[in-house]
Amino acid sequence: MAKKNEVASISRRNFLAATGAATGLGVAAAVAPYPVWSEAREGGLNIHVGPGELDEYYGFWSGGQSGEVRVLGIPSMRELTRIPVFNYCGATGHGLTNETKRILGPDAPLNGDTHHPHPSFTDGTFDGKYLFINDKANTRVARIRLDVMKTDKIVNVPNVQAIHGMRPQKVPYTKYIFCNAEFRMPHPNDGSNMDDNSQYYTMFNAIDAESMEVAFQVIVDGNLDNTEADYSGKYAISTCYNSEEGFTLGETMRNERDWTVIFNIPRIEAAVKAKKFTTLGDSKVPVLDGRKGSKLTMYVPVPKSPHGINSTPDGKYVVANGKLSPTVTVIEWAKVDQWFAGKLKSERDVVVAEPELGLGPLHTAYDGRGNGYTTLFIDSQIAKWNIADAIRSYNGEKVNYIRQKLDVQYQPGHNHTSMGETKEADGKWLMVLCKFSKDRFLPCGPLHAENDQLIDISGDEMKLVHDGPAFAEPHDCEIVRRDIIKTKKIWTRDDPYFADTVAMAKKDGVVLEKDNKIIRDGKKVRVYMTSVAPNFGLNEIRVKKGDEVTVTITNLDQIEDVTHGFTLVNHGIAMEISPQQTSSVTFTADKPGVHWYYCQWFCHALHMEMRGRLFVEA
Ligand code: K7E
Ligand code: CUA
Repeated sequence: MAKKNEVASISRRNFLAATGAATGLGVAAAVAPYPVWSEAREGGLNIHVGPGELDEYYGFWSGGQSGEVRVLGIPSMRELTRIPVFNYCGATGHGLTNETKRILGPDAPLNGDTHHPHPSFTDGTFDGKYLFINDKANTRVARIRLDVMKTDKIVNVPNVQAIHGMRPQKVPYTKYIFCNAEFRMPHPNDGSNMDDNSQYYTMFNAIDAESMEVAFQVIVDGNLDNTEADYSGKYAISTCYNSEEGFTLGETMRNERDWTVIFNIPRIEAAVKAKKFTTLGDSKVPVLDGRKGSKLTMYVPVPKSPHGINSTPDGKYVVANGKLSPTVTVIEWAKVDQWFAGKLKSERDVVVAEPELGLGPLHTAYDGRGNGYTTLFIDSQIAKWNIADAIRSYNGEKVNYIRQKLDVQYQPGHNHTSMGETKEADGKWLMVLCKFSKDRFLPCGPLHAENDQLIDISGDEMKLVHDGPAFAEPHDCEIVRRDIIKTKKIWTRDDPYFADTVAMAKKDGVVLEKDNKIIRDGKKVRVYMTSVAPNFGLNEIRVKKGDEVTVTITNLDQIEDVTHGFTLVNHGIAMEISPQQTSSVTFTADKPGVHWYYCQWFCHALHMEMRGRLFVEA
């Protein structure tokens, strides 16, 4: 212990020295490697990550209705960064800069309702390349590059409304992102047939993970809630809480059983290849019919309004969580193979267990030791249960499959184990995302934080070790081993993130790495400048009232952590320019007079002096 602290304190001094040099004088300094979290504590895991120490896992949190993604260190639960996705970000200029506007597309709404962040896979485990996230509010899916932690592509999914459940294909690699459109809608949705329920349907969607274009859509009966991929690469499976195809709450709750629908991906791909599809409206996306009786799908009846759906890390089973039934339904993938091969009579023959766990089961996570951890929304508990024993019990043996129930505070939705959505589930941590926090934190008015609770599951008993408040309903998170994520320290000049801006500068004959130039092109003015702490390349910009001005700045600093910014006073303009990055923003100079611009990122002892004037002539 003493030895470890010594290492930590030495490294902290190095760190402070390095920071001091960078912020004070702009001199490069080598940063010593930080001590990392490692040790176990008696009777469980150590959650204390000391100053200067690094966490063992990255946590990727949905930002819920904020439309962003948050990155936390686990087990400390320190918030490391926020990644703007569907939202406007005043710090980075996401939603305002030309680079991010190209990603968001024209007239993009700047709100989102994110639920499901999921990293890309290779061979059944995370590969650290991308993180994907849905936007239920505006029917979109975004991709984040994990090397720079920036959103790099967004796709609007056509012909459907409200992308909710979303999972990447796990095997052999993430070729597709599977995502559910939750709400049934009339087709065509042009006002011609709004009341005729027989014209309503929704679709399951697959997005090509590289091009981020929709690869195909499959029409289903009922609606679609959550989705999951298997570990063979053959199947995706979605829950349906509205087999009744009702519009009101009462209607959707009528049936004792709804279903999960399984999509046979090789068969769907073959149908697309054989051109056995239609298209809808202006969209060119292949649309296939997967309603009951189709060879592309299988409908497995499960009780009642199922919600979460989670594959076990051994690749054998998938568990549908009952929500309005106290049970979860365990489906065996090998039996699904048999059903599609015509070897089983009933769809229910793929069910191998239906353990009763408690009230309101929503989502299940795994420890890699054969146990499931299911959130019980109504009971405010986590039920730990053994999968093999649940199967034995279903087969008539007298065994108790419940291992433990732990109270959580309060009303949990998703839960996630460390690496638990991969074949490398390591059974150390369980994160439980509770919807209500009531008395757990200092009160902050009527809108309460969520409560993300960290539970040590390394031993036989679950132990609650940390409460973490989170703003605006995260829904879901992922816990990823830190060695999988490899980030860049500074940008490289040929990064595709700003390649279009670089190409535009080239057309203007500008060398971004050295030129400070103003180019007039009719009523358009393009301003190119560099930044090196504590200077902008231009201290004066002269334009005329009504000009459309594009300011493009290239940060020539090469020191890690020396980010500059560009804020134009009284114009609502601000953007991030990190080391070796090029950022640009376009605005109309509609106010005659002098307007100061300044660097809003503390970069140097003379950071306050890093500023200039925009002269707008009347
Ligand atoms: Cu259960 Cu949108 Cu994944 Cu919320 S969803 S809890
Ligand atoms: Cu550059 Cu502050």
